[in-house]
Amino acid sequence: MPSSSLTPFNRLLLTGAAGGLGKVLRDSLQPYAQVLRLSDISEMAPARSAHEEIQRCDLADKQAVHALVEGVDMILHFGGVSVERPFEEILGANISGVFHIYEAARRHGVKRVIFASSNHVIGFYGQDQVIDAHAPRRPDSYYGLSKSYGEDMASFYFDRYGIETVSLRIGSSFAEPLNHRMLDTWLSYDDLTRLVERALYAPDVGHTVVYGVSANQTVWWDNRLAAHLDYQPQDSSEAFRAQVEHQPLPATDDPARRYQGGAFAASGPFGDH
Ligand code: NAI
Ligand code: 15L
Repeated sequence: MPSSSLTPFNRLLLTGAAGGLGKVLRDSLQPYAQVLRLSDISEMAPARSAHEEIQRCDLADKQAVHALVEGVDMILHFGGVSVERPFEEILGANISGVFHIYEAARRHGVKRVIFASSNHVIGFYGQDQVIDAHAPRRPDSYYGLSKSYGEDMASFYFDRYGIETVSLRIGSSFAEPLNHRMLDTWLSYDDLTRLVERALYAPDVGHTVVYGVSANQTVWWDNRLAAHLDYQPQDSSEAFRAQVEHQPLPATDDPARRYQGGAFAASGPFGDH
């Protein structure tokens, strides 16, 4: 899939490498780097060649993150808590963790971060609305709030230190769409790789926010403000419509059908701790 004219980077860091998308990117990013440094708090499969480095790291551990980032050209930051949880469980990985990543990037001269943000930063918009990256954020969860904070961190580190970021507001990136909502939010694994390729190679991105979604028949997100990335999705959820439509359609007042963030918009409260 990579264009033959693209020069591989010397060393790229991928956090969250043990996760669902991390495993996909571990394979699909191989052509883009001489060495891929793979990191997660969880165990990962051993290095398969001299082109892979494995470094376990808790994103909440500042010194460990600083050691992790040394010597890399760019960071693909996919690690962290990826679903709604009580705030205290999100704090270390997603709030402290994103600060540690940017501060380490500054100290070690890293020029660009690709940040796995989420549709849950705008999850309280209705499924009948179409928004672009300038729409005020409406986080639907503590998780969404942590991603919103990550986008602010990205903005600050560009304005203050010139470190570029592409914030990927990923919809639903799974092997196939799992429910009615995902017919609109689905991002295929191949389109994820296409998007990451453009985020790595597009010049002068500043802090760009782009919605990570395939070329589905209906979408809620307008990517014209990220046109300079030249992301061209090739896949569509239509191929899965028949199998998804076998599922009962949620009621019109069900958050799964009402809000862009779906069920995340109805999560919590988590009670007293
Ligand atoms: P995942 O939960 O499978 O992977 C996340 C990885 O982060 C896990 O392997 C986990 O061990 C690691 N992690 C958690 N806490 C950590 C810590 N303290 N230190 C180091 N690593 C830690 O999630 P998935 O689906 O692979 O998503 C990857 C990224 O993309 C996440 O940041 C998620 O929020 C974001 N995203 C994913 C979407 C999707 O549809 N898959 C949609 C929107 C955003
Ligand atoms: C996300 O941000 C989550 O990481 C993922 O597990 C899905 O829930 C996705 O959003 C979604 O909205 O479908």
